[in-house]
Amino acid sequence: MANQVNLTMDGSVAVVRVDNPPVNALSHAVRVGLQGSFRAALSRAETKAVVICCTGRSFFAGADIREFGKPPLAPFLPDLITEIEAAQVPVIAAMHGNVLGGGLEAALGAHYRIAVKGTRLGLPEVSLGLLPGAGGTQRLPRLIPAADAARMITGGKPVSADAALSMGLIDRVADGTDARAEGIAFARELIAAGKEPRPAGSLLCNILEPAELEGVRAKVARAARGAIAPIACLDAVEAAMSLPFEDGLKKERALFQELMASDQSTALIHAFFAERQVGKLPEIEGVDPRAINRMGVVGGGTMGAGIAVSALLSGLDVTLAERDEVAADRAADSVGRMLESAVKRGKLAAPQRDAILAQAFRTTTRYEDFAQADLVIEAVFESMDVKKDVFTRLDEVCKPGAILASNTSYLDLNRIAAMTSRPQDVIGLHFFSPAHVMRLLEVVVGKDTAPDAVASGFALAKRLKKVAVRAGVCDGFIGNRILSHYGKAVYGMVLAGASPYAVDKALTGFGLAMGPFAVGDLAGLDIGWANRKRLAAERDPRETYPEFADRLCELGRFGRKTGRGFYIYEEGAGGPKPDPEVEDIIAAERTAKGITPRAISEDEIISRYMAAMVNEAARVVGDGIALRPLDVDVTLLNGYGFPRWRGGPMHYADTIGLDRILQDICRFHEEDPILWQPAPLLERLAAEGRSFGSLNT
Ligand code: HSC
Ligand code: NAD
Repeated sequence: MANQVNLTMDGSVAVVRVDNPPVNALSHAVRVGLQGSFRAALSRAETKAVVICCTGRSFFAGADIREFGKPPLAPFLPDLITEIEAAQVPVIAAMHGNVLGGGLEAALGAHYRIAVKGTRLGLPEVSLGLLPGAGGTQRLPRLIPAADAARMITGGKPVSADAALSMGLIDRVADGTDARAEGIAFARELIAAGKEPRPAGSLLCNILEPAELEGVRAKVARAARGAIAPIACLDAVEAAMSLPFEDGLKKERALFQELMASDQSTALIHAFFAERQVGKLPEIEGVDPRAINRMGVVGGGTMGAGIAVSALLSGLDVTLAERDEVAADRAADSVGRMLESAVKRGKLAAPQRDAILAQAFRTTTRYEDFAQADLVIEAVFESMDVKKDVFTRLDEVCKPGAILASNTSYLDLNRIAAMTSRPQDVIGLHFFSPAHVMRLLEVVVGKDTAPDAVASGFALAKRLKKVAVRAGVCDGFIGNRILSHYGKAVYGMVLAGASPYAVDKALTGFGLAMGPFAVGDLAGLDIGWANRKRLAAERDPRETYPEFADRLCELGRFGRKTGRGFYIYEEGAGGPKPDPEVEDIIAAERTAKGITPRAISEDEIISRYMAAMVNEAARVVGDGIALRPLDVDVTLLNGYGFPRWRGGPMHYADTIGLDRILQDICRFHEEDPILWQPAPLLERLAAEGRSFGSLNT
């Protein structure tokens, strides 16, 4: 700890260098060291400038998030930054890697800023339910245009060194790669030119005109969908524009403390750590993944084409097999279109796209072309017979050690693996649609899957910039199994009296990206229909089966792709429209079943939806399908549009109390004992007064 910060002299330039791997978080020890070294630097008579820089892969990536929620220890970061800003000699932040949060705020406290190429600078506090609380909201709009400052602070997205330069956030993008050396050279230039300290706090703040500010406010509120931090971030920027610097800092501090005490920030910090925890599995610790460079994809429909694009964008070589030439050409067109759209969105350069299509991607109708593939992923129709046929053929042609993966949404991976002579190499890699966009990848581990195949699934996810969650084998794995269950609760509510539109409205109000009926329409109602037919034989005859969804499918209403589902989709109609015909179909079913519809409030819709989700999630954890509650949270957050600021269903359940959820389930059980059976794990934890969170460690 003693050598986390060190001071060296390079002539008249004092160099304060921090070494706190992996990301140089500004922990208490670092703050103590930084303050000590900085004071020592200033106390030396020969010091004419101070350079602050870091070792390792990054400048400071922010305050130490692990310290949040504990009593803060002095020196506090805001005070330390104020002290840096008050230095009587120029202070230079020499940056590389990630300059984030409190790290960027420290750089704003310096008088000059230089960054090597590839540096990314940002204030991501908003994604933790916070705002930059160490002066960032007050100093940034004094240095760069207020609109840019508001966007960086409320959106949290980092910018490149070049963008930072053009905004005026930094003074120079260095040619070299050694931030320390570049910082010293810059300091020498400043000394030679007689440059003075240049505290950002003493500059006039850039402003937004009232109308502009209102426009930004409306946009931020729309995008926030229930999150409070983006709005508080804008309030802090507004304070910078309207108050003297010192008062602005006080306002920032007050808003920061409020957010820090909020459930939302606790939830978002839980999500941050959970996403880093999901990959930590005893099963793959110290296990080397297999090398994956050449990938095969079987089936080039919605998922296969998306998976191919995801892999191509990450530098993998992809061979895609389809049933015949026509289908192969169609798949190639889809891949080409998705790459073209990546070019349009600035994610890919046109020459790079051309190189990918010329060298890294090809279609085929021959499985023999998979002979050299390191991993082949199957994304053909969701039919056990088709999957079995595909895996039998893959087993014949693939090289030893190749990983054979299935993208099945529900089917039994062990039965698929049994079609091969190498079940140890068979794994589920369940992507979500659109596969090149959605971050979630469920890595489904069969009973014979080898640990290094599991490790390879996780390594592949990392390469594709996705978050991987380990799932065991059951119908629907983690996410779709839970979805099937809360889907039944949703249909049950509609049968009892709620309209699908009221359900969607209540749940988007709760923070979901889309309501379940709008999601069904998007995914295609035929998918759920096929699934219900597949499971018909096993269905408990006592289960209340809502038929209206089947009726819609029988009428050819599959959702968006047919222009009608639960909603009507018409060009130029300004979005999906409710359909009275759907309400009539539901009303007819209620009448046939002798159900008198009752009013169901938004609160009740949310309680039922969440109780069903949490109950099945508890069974999924209890059965060992998900290793920990946090794996469920990460799944629902990244694949199912669950509001991130609620931390995931398990974290949400902990927040409102497991006993309350259990009471709801017991109450609902009285009216429908088949759908509402309390999960044993939930009962046990509630009885012991414990939380799901207690199972995460
Ligand atoms: C902040 O700065 C608040 C300030 O505005 C105000 C404070 C004022 C307080 C006033 C009080 C009076 N802390 O992601 P990786 C760990 S809020 C602690 O896998 P990558 C991470 O958990 C902060 N730990 O690496 C992991 O640990 P593990 C704003 C942190 O290369 C390991 O480092 N900053 C940490 O894929 C590696 O992480 C942010 O929000 C932190 N700040 O990505 C940035 N950051 O190995 C958050 C990381 O044990 N960090 N760790 O699992 C990131 O976005 C990413 O980690 C990077 C690196 C992009 C930096
Ligand atoms: P799709 O119908 O869009 O595409 C399937 C493709 O497979 C078709 O192009 C078909 O020609 C091709 N195909 C069929 N048999 C083949 C064979 N023997 N050899 C080569 N190609 C063959 O289906 P999809 O939506 O892409 O789903 C594919 C798989 O992914 C299914 O298992 C599905 O459950 C799963 N999945 C789908 C989604 C989704 O949202 N669509 C999400 C996750 C997983």
